[in-house]
Amino acid sequence: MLEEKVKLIYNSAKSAMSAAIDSKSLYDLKVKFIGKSGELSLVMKEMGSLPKEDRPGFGKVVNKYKKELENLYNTCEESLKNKELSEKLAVDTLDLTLPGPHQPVGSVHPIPLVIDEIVDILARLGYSVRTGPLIEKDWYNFEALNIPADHPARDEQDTFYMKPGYVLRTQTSPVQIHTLENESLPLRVLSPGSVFRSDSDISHSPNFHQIEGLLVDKKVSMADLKGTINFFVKEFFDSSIKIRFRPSFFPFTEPSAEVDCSCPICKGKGCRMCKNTGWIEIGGCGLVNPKVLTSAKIDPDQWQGFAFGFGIERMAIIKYGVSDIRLFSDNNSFFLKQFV
Ligand code: 2NM
Repeated sequence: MLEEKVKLIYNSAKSAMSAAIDSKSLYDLKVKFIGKSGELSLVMKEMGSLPKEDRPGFGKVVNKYKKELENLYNTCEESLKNKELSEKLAVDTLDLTLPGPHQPVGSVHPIPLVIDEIVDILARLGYSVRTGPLIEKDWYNFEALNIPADHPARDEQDTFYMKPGYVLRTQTSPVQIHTLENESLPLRVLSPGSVFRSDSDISHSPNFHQIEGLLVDKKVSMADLKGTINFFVKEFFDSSIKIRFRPSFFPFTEPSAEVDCSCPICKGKGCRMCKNTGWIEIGGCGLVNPKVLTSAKIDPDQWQGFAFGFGIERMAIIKYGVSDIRLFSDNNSFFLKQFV
């Protein structure tokens, strides 16, 4: 009786497993028939109703069927898994000739680009780069540069004041004071970098960039300075560009001059860029004020110097015809991608 029941379970398990169409339903059948609480296990529990002497024989029979079903499961599982794998491979084809995901390539920002261009030119005249902190002591940003406490550049309107005695540097010249204090003479240094002034309108940004140059040697003249700037401007823009010095005043240089170059856009004929004057202001310069040398503990009777400063944004606007200073900080990739 019980053995017939087992035989029936075995037969239906065998035909169901053989007919299983995928490994998932095959597995469900395994659980249903030969699992821990499957049909065969349930029959085993009914063994108590058999006479004692029949029980071992019955147990053997059940185990034999169970073993056979396990073997059948393994064979069916392998062939179903193989079938499923080849079906998956037929659909999930990998085309190695397809282009890979787009990897956007960056470009050099025009500000560091122009800084590099200027540094490369002046490096050929023996200059090397020095950098320094953006937050400076009042002494290095103003006092040592002969900018006294009542000077208009000190005005709250122009300077970002930090904790007492400290400011965001308004020019990169403090770097040159540090250099004069720490290095031996003679020297030729450039200090490119970010500077801060509290004004903001269509042509002024509260954060912009400068490069300043400083040469200190035994005997230095305005002619040396003019020759240097003339060489630099011709290399940076075009060999046809002329320069002129206009007398000016800076607390840190004496004498001082503003530097103009003939307009690289219209070649001096007059245009919007040069406001029809044929000339564009590009920076300032002069012979280092002896008071500045003294502040840096250098004897002005033994040493002389010249210094110059250019606005990076302004140089980039003129050289590359940029229409608006805000483009440098907009992070517009269509603008930025135009540079190298
Ligand atoms: C300028 C114009 C003129 C300048 C002066 C110094 C220092 F530290 F030697 F005194 N560095 N840079 C200087 C002189 C900067 O920028 C328009």
